[in-house]
Amino acid sequence: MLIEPGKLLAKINSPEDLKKLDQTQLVQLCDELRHFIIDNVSVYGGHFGASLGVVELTVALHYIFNTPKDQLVWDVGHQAYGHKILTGRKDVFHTNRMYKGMSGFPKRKESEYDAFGVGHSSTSISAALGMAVASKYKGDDQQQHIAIIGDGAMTGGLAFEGMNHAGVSNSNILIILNDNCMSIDPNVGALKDYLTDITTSHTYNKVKDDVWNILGKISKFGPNAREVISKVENSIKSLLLSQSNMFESLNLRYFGPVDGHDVNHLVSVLDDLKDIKGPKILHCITTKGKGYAPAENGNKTTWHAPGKFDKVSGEIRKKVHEAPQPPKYQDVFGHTLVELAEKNDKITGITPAMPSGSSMNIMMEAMPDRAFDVGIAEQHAVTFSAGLATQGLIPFCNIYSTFMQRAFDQVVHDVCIQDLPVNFCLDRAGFAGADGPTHHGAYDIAYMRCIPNMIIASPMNEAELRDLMYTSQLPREGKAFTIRYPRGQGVMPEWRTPMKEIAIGTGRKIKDGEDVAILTIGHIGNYAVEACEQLEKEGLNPAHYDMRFVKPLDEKMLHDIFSKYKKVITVEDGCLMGGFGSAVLEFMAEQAYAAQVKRLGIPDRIVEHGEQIELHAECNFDPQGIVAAVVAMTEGVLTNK
Ligand SMILES: Cc1ncc(C[n+]2csc(CCOP(=O)(O)OP(=O)(O)O)c2C)c(N)n1
Repeated sequence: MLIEPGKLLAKINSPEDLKKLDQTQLVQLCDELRHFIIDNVSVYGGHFGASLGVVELTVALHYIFNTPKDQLVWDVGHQAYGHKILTGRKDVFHTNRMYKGMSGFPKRKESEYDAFGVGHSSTSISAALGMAVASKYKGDDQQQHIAIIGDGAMTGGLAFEGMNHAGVSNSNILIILNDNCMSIDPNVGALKDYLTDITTSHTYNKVKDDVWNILGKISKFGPNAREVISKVENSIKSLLLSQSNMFESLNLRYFGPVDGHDVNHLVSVLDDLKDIKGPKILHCITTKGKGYAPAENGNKTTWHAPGKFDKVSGEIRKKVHEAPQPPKYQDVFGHTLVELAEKNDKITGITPAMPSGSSMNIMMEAMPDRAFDVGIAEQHAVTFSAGLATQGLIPFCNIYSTFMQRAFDQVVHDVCIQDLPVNFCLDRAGFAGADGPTHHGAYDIAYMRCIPNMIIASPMNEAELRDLMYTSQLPREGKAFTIRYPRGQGVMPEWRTPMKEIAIGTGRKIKDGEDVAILTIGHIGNYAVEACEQLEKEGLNPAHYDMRFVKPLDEKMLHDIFSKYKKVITVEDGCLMGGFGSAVLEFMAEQAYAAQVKRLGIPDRIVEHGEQIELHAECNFDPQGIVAAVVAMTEGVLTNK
């Protein structure tokens, strides 16, 4: 079903076309753009509330700035749908996030208008500053560099590192703070309170409004503008002594707050700011889900990425199943953590801004003083957990595998070198699906495996996840314990199994076999079960082992395997380089076994977005891929039998 754009939007295939509109038409264009997003996302799914919140800002930016020469750097990028639609991707917008379709995030390979690839948060200021410094170096003082960053993303340390540098760079960078008081969940921390404070302070805003009135005239003064502004600013600064502005303190000129939904006002403000050199920040107040009542007035977390919905009733479409379904791994984590914490008062929970995504919200509601959302701050989450562990608490620090990449040094320096028993639960490990390469949890086995004092395990089902979590909260020597599990559902509708200890570094044999042994780690082992069933019908009978631990490996089991089988296949939903299969190969080499080993997993290239199963198939470790690997390895076996 192709969705027709409104009549103004239909004519816009690039920002050039947008600039041909009269400013009086922009309100209508915003309306059409908003409806195009609503119509498409309701049918095809995707991120939602954030893009609706920046419709006016997006139109105003492309109307005023000379993109793609002027560079728009979107932070996180989940709010850039309007930008994509206005920059030549309207006709492929219905393929958003689909296999081989348009990416859900800005991507340099996809368009020259996507100045910087993104998906992880808080990168925009540093990237835009790099671009601004480069143009200065090249002698171009006309090019504009604009970072658009949300109040959630602003909680990330990297954003502060960028501002700290920007403030002394004398570069031509404009930071637009898109403040909607929301991260995915409600934003947290002292910065949020500060932003609310400067947004609502009457004295502050009166003075700022006066500046704006003056600025409206100043821009016509041309070259003298700078001098006049600094005079105005100095007088204002003294007025504001009692309430100094954090951004001004960092040497960024602060403008705003402005209504981010008044497109005409935004146009004139941006037009003025274009002529003001140096680092500056414009504080825009917006509403997530603006213009679509269920999202604007309903649960904003749900409408961050609601899936498909009925746009008339606002009802989110849920698949209806006859039989009870297995839960999502994240929910097993959330409920099990509370169950364990009820019995063990040392347990605490930590999430960097993903309470609903990780289901840490279950503990946050049940035990608010023992579970912490620390903002988009993975590095802090890890070191904060380390601090808790020094005092004998048992932190369960839950971070998506992909976001844990941010905190590698903290894991090494603050946890493992100091022998601290922190538990890491890595959600979304393996292919993340439609979010694509920025979000695939591809590397955690490899980057965790090389750190001493680290235990790494992965459950094949819900019961194993519970057992591993139970095991990880028992007293142990000072080692960190990583449990990785994928996005989505497990396999056990009846999942509230009694919990028991699993001896660290032990796997389990799923089935004996002949000729070939399949060694799997984690949930992907269920594909091997399916593959074995299929192979049995074809007269092949591989053995299957759920190894459960990547580190320490079950060496006893591996000795048995390599003594018995000369053909081994390893399967992992993770990168091949340095991953689980590599660990098995290292064992084989060190123990001087000789076997033919085929490793299945994520190859050494960037794998794009798509459904998880589509990506597993592309990389040949779906059930069919495992079948094919066994058949290829056992060629001749059937005819010889
Ligand atoms: C490093 C990192 N951690 C977590 C996330 C997950 N995440 C995606 S969007 C988002 C909230 C961003 O909030 P904000 O910047 O205010 O944008 P809004 O959605 O409110 O427009 C989070 C936490 C991420 N993308 N990157």
